[in-house]
Amino acid sequence: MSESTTLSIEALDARVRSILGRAGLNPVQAGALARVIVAGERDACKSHGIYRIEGALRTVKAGKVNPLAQPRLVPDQAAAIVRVDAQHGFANAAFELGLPALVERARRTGLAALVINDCTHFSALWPEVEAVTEHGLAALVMCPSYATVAPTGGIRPLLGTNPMAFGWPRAGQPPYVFDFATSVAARGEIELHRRAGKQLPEGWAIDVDGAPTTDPEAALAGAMLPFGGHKGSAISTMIELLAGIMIGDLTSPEVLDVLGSTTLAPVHGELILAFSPQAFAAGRSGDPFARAEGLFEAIVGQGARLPSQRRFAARAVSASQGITLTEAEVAQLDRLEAL
Ligand code: NDP
Ligand code: PYC
Repeated sequence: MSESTTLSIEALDARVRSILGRAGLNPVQAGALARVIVAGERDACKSHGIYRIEGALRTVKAGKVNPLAQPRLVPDQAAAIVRVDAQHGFANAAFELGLPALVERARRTGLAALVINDCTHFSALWPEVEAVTEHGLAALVMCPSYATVAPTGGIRPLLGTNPMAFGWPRAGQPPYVFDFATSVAARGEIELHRRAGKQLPEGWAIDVDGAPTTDPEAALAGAMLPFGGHKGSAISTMIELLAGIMIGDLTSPEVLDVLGSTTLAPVHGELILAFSPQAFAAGRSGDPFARAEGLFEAIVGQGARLPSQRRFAARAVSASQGITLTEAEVAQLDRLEAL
């Protein structure tokens, strides 16, 4: 049986931050990136945890991301828009810079958008959604990726795995949050299956000839499939339009042209929308937060679970017992520390 190691959240954060710092990231970039990578491990979201560090470092080495970037707020935007130029750094630092202005604007106007341009993005979106809900606002976040998903009816990669996440604040308990790729599964899941030597579930991918495959290698060479057939395909296309073309940034096929590879972290933009439920419900009957609780109770009352409950349960375990890493994961950290 293989050994495992348990680290406190703070200890893992220090190790990840140190690896990123030694790879040349400045403290703004390393700090923001370490926070989301460690949050992924803490919440048992392996597809966007420490396994992503190698890809981030490859992207730095390839000169496709600026490890010294200092994101900046772009002045003179339309009233509802906060725009951050990531200066070709990672999206996470740009988000942290833009968040206070987004919150202030959404509280004042009821609805505001944070646009991030020219960023490298490989993270889960729920950390950003949760950060907005902590201010009593609802959030909708989306971004393109790189062309790895065939549109329904097609056979060649064109759309990205294009994640979309939503959050609704709840008093005295974690927010309602969902966050998923618009492909059947995140590409990170396919890569984790490949590493573990496991076959994929049916319906995730097609090979280069367009035939269904459960072989992760063939899937990575071929194309992934959108979730929900034509419905996921259309939502993914919407994300290309809103969080690519509309914000003046790259679409997933353009990202692949620029990078020339899916082994590097994608470079594109991101769209974060924040809504004030009180402002939208003003003058109507009923408190929107109390009404939302009624809906959640009805869902749970049927025996269903709310999205993110698995994650919040994992978070509670990590907070009390630490984060458990496999022998292979610890070896990976050791190897990256020795670079
Ligand atoms: P999953 O399919 O693992 O999970 C999707 C969501 O559904 C989660 O919020 C999950 O909550 C919830 N969920 C799962 N099962 C149930 C259930 N039975 N009942 C209710 N809710 C449920 O996500 P994906 O593999 O599609 O995506 C994983 C991550 O990859 C996401 O965080 C996404 O942002 C990220 N990603 C990032 C990309 C990028 O370009 N930056 C590209 C693609 C994906 P819970 O976690 O509690 O199980
Ligand atoms: O898991 O699909 C994915 C992904 C792509 C970019 C970052 N994560």
